[in-house]
Amino acid sequence: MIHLLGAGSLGLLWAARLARADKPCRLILRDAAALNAWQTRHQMVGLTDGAQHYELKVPAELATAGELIDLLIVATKAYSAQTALASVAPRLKPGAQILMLQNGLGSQQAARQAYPAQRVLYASVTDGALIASPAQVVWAGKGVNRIGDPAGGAAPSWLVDLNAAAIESQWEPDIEQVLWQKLAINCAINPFTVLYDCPNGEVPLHAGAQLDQLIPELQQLLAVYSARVELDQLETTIRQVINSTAANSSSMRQDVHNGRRTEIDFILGYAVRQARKAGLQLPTLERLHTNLRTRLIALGLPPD
Ligand code: KPL
Repeated sequence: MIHLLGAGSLGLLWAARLARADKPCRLILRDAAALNAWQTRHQMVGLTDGAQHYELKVPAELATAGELIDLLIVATKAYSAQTALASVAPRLKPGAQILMLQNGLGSQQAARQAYPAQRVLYASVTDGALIASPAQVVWAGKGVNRIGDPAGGAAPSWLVDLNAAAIESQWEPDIEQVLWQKLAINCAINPFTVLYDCPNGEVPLHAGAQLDQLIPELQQLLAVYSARVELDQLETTIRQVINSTAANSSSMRQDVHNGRRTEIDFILGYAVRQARKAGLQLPTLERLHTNLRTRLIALGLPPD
């Protein structure tokens, strides 16, 4: 049995695909009101996958339900992950596996520290999903899940179940490196999309020299925490992501448009803190972080 924590777009996308493939899973909802609403909808979730639509039954429960948990998939926003995990902590079996799907970095390491008796795995997720109406999820962009254990070890057997449920998953021997690279890409795109309120493809146009100055700073950061990458290689990767997602609104811009808290603290905030810790001077990154915080405050959103 797979337990899924978080019923946002990603949580519902995972739950619906597991249910469609007849893989036993249960959704853990945050409070009695959410559970009531779920039951009123007869525990059904709608999945739009291309031209096809599915209505699927996904049982739900509260964090305080009795059954012990073997495998927990945490699909909350990064800033909610610790509180959500703590709510189910008494139900985690020793040796249980926890898979963290969060954006950015920081929430995954916090989970590893807090749950030493469990195996905490990290995932880099590139699927795109959106909630069209309550309990209706649209699989907007097909991506890949790269999953790994920062402590090493073999791939878990349930990877096969994920793939059988069209949750395309690959085992990643160096998941931290993958997540650091993704963090660098997010630092180079997401803040500009909020500051200039633009789709990803317009970032180079608006950011101009700031982007050119930022990329070598991100390269320095990666050299300390991940792996040495050549500057032109990093530049090419970032520009490829910008081009291949040109029409998209970044996750941060979507959050801002929806009046939701952003994951700034797990993207730019984490990068800035780690840079300072390593004694790196990265003025463009620092300025971008400050400017973004100022903009979020002006928009009435939390600056972290
Ligand atoms: O991951 C992304 C995000 O929006 O957070 C990018 C790569 C910027 C694609 O939109």
